[in-house]
Amino acid sequence: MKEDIFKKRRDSFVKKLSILSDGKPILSLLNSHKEPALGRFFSNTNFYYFTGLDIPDATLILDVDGKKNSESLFLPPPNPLKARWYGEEFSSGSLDKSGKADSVRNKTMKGTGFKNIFPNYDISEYLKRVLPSKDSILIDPYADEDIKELNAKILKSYPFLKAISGREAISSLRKSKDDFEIEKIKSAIDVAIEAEYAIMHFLKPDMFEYEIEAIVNYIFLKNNSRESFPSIIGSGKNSTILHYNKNDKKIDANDMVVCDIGARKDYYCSDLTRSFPANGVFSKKQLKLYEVVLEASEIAIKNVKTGVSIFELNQLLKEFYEKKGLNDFNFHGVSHHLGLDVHEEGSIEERLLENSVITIEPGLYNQKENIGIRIEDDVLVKNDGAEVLSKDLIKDPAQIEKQMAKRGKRVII
Ligand SMILES: [Mn+2]
Repeated sequence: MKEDIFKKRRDSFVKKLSILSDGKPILSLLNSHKEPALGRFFSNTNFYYFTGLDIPDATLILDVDGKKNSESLFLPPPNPLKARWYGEEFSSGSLDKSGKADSVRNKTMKGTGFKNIFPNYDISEYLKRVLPSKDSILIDPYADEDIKELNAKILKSYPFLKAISGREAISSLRKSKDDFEIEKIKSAIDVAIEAEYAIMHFLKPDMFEYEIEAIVNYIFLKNNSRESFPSIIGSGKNSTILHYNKNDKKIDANDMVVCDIGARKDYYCSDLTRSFPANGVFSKKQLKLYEVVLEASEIAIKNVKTGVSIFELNQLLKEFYEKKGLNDFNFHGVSHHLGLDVHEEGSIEERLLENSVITIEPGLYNQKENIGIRIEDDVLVKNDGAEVLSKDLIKDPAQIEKQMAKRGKRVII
């Protein structure tokens, strides 16, 4: 059952919390974030990781006291008016006259896998009851302003409490993906792959970069996904600007077009880049640079395995580019972690854990010639190497030219 996966993650987190607090009582409070006034709600990914819930104003409290640990979920009480505007979602329900959970709470218990459900207005009473016996509280690095204020208030009222950052503890769990997450990430990757193929099908000189972005967004939405970051469609000069996303230039026939895109599906992200010649055929200069980046991509992927650090991969490519006399065109690191966030927490020095998902994205940027090339894949780190999750997306230049030669007429899709 899906709820069991989240329960298992919470249990691992409780173990981490015990270690973090030296076995002394600690309280962790993670909130899903407030509902935006207008716009789409998006859950705090730390909260989501441990609950799988995207409910605004929901709070998970883990009370780890060394003997009896408990987990409680605080939710907004039922709100029929809000349900009319935004639809039904899980709410706290209440207790009936005999002190038993009413039908709303029962439904929430069943759907969320939590036994202890309370209404949000009970949080302060709850905290008053449990905080005096605690030694420390965990601070969620992703907490929004309201929760930051609450944490500050708690620390002021209970000055004996230690504030422990949750950054390391949570990210160390999030970095190593379970099977459920790997499948989710694969789905998000498949959507981005479909979009890259759509680009190869429609890209033509004289189109505007935003037209390519529109195609990407169409493919994302039609797959019930949205972009995990603003798509980078950089042609010509813009192909050498790393985080260019204005996407408003007309694409010239001789441009390289860097297409760095990512889908978010069911909260999980993909992040893929391919670089295409606008007219479907690489020029000599473009091809020369492309082949170096392609070789860099292969070298990096070959060297990925548990225990290696991203720093080491960067060094390896630096040496490779230096040998080619091209390190001046090397502007950025080769990798970052991927998951619920498109850039997950993690330092480049630390050793990769088994089942981490990282990007491999070498790039070279010749600003004089306006040729930028980046090739980005998403890979799963295993003990004996890397599994390329985006292997179905071609990157060989001959294959790309062959694919682009089959380009369709420019039609509205
Ligand atoms: Mn990336």
